[in-house]
Amino acid sequence: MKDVTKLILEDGAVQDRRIYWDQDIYEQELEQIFARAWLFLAHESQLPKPGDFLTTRMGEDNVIVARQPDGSIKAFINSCPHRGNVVCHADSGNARSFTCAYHGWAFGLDGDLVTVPLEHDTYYDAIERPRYAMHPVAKVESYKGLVFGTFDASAPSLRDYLGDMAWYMDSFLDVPGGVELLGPPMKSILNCNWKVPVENFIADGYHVGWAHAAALKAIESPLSPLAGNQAYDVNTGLQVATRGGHGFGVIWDAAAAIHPDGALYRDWIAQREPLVREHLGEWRARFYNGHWDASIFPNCSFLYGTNTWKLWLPAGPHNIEVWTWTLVEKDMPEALKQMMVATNMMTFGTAGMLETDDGENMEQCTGSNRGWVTRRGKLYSGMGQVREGTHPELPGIVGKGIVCETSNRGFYRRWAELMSGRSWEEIAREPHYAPNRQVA
Ligand code: UNU
Ligand code: FES
Ligand code: FE
Repeated sequence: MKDVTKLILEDGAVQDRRIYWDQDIYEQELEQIFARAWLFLAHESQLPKPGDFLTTRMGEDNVIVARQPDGSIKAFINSCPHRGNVVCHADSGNARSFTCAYHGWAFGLDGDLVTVPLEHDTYYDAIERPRYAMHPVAKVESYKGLVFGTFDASAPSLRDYLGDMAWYMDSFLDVPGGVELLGPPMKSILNCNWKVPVENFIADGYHVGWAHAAALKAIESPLSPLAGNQAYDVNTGLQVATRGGHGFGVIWDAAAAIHPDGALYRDWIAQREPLVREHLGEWRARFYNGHWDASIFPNCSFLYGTNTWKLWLPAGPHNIEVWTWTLVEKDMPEALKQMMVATNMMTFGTAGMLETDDGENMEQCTGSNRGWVTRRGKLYSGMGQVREGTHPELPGIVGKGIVCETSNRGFYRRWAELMSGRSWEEIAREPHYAPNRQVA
């Protein structure tokens, strides 16, 4: 295993470029991160009934996620234990069983092997069926409707894994009726390393006025003045790195700000905000009406407000698949939900204006490291490091203003911890990054 301590320096502010390019580092990520961490699978609303299933990926492993007759959700690897064929080719559906197209082995909704053609005459009834169940995902748990899975039975509970990020996300998850993800997801491919979009969403308020200048002008909305950094109030909001590598940045009073005609959404927020304040307090009410850019470690990102929800599925060190849903509150009126979907498609859908701005930069940021000498250089995300600290009322490490790289550094500190191969317990016992400074 590679010693990764030299790849991430200065408390996460300096990254070795090889982490975006080298195949051996990527393989170590599949082993130490994607085979251990909790990975986003679905929202429960996608699997309302017993037999409902969808297929997705955990790292590069194909999995089936299925609602069981008892209402629980299970997941298992979508590869036949006989000769390895992919068993389920559908994106989603409802099934009583999954039958392999090659020799006809059939598996129950829980992945158990239930039918073996010609079993008596060919295996002489000597096949031990329990040994040939589809490989289970070790743990599947939900947090307020968001379903995650991990291949590591020794991983902490999902609630512990999300840690303080759950406290922040409650601002919009813990509303009456809850949330749902509208799909099916838009799917596209990008020739970039999976960490590049994760860091863009977790921390990059810096690029918004610059890289998206033309798009923000074209989309006439309250965000238009940001174009070209003409009127970008970099001190609005804050940025948070939570323990565990999750984080976000927020622009205050801006949840609806990217929508060209946001009146319907602003009315909705105005009507719901008092409920959030009563239920969760003043801070979370502010977060509820903020626009967030965020990532959940390792590869799930979202922009609350816009309202896009993303999965960056790794496909080798230089490639990803992008899956994009629209996050809405279940109780929103249908017209508002449709507006959310339309804005998401226009901004961060496959052909979305901001998605294409970002995609170009993400591919170039990755591809430049093809250069053997280039690859031996470093990258720098030290913005705001001298100002971040603890906060009297907010958990995690807080950076000042939306244009800041506090959460980017938190992501890379976590990346280095897991990549070291130490156990969850060892990592938890170690002293954490803790700047001796308070931020108001
Ligand atoms: O591109 C983004 N991450 C972004 C766009 C963030 C906030 C508003 C608009
Ligand atoms: Fe930031 Fe070039 S200015 S990548
Ligand atoms: Fe962007």
